[in-house]
Amino acid sequence: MEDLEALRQKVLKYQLRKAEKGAEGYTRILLQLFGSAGHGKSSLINSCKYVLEGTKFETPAQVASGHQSQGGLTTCRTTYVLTDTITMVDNRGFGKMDSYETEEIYAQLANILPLDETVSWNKPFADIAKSCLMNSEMTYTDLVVPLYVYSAEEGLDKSRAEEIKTFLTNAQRMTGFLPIVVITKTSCEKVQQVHQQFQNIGIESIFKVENYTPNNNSKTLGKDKQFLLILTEVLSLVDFRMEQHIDLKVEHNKRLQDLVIMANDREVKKAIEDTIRKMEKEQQNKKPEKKAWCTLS
Ligand SMILES: Nc1nc2c(ncn2[C@@H]2O[C@H](COP(=O)(O)OP(=O)(O)OP(=O)(O)O)[C@@H](O)[C@H]2O)c(=O)[nH]1
Ligand SMILES: [Mg+2]
Repeated sequence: MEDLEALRQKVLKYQLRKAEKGAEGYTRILLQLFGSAGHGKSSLINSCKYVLEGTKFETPAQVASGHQSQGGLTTCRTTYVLTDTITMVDNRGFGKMDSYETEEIYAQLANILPLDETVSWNKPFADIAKSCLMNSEMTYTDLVVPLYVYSAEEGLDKSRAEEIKTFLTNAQRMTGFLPIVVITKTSCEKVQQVHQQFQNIGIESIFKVENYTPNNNSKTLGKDKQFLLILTEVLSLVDFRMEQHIDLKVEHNKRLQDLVIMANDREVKKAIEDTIRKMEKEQQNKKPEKKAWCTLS
């Protein structure tokens, strides 16, 4: 128990040291959650608050009732203050996880999008570029730590894991942190396979949890400890990063450049794909004429 209380106090009392370079240094840790719809992001926030704050289970972050939810309940990037220093940020879950959705996450992680607003998955390149320009000075004092939530029930094969690797590598480019992975819904056989795949793609901080939910919130020592260990891992990563003496402004601006390049690449790729599709359609439309000519000859 003492062990558990020590972890709790460590999280509650943690304060950011002033960075040596950059204007004011970091003032807040934003623990930004992301992942597919229904994988347990909101439940993870509720679980962390439950463990840190008190005895009564509540659902400040709205969670679908019943276990079979397909997700899609959360549409806003809502902030939940956990301590004086740490704020958790909920997210809209991916549907297709296509380049528009992933690009939105990169923009969130680069901290150029306003918090507590509805998440749109269809931002055109011009909007991303505009946000970069407008926010180049404002938001580099938040330290954004990326946390990817993945349900074990989904399973994970090698080719999907490789796609996720590319995505998480870009998330690292946007934040300077290799994302933490939290595997949820772990009472199923696929959990070991999923864990192994995340290890194979190089993720260092992987946690397996059963969230506290409206249907299942009896406290256990093991569960409480898991959530506290996730939060203390966040603090260890932050401490490590603060030791690097990073120039906040330079780093923020570099991220914005990367973001614009990625958004532009996506638009170019889409334009090429659209052109190819159009040409293929035109070819197909020409085919019957050719066939008629062949039959005649
Ligand atoms: N068994 C089990 N159920 C979970 C766990 N985490 C979440 N759930 C259930 O899964 C469903 C979706 O959980 P949410 O926390 O709402 O997931 P989300 O990622 O926020 O989903 P959306 O915001 O709706 O896209 C709910 O019915 C939860 O009760 C878990 O670790 N174990
Ligand atoms: Mg949610």
